[in-house]
Amino acid sequence: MFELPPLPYDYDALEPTMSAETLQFHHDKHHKAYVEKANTLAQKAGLDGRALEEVVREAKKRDDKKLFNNGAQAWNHAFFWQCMTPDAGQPSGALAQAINQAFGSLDAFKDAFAEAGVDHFGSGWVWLVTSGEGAKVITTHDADDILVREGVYPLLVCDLWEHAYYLDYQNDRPGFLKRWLDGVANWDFAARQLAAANGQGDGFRYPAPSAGERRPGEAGEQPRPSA
Ligand code: MN3
Repeated sequence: MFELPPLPYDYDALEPTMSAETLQFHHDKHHKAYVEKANTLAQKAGLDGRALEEVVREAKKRDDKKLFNNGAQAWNHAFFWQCMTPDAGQPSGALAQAINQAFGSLDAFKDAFAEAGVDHFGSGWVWLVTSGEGAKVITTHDADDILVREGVYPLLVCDLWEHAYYLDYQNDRPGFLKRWLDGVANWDFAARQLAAANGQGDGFRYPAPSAGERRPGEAGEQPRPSA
């Protein structure tokens, strides 16, 4: 069984960029529902006890859309919480270098990220990723995620579903993205993801499921990413 991972900060920690009310609904209602449905569907599919990353990839392979959508949304949201912090600084080191190489400057990256998010029609996600071609911005529709993209490794994501910003910004997605990038984007997390993509340290993994065959001490163990 997958657990709903707790937020890595208090509900009001991201104010005024993101209100406590938004985080409460988003985490306690939306994310929780995806995790619960993923659990039910993974069990039906005979995949309970497997890591969420494996479940999502297997669901894609089997064309099990319900399991894929709910599993991917469970994963994307857990990743998204890590992509925000009340202590947002500035990118530095290898991350700053990768951003400058790909976009020219941090401001140019922010413009590209916000523009891709604004141009994305309907629900989905806007990502900063790294691949063989360096850093780039991509968007994915609905629940679709990076786990099923070969050779692409996620550094940062922002949720473009209206439930992510409607309470705070109504229909102002451009305003939300600008405030998000300037106010709460977690560059330290993105830097750790970039290091993991380059074989240094651990990248993000969804907390391992608690299943009958696992001993309690193993529940939190995270295998190293292969990227
Ligand atoms: Mn969401």
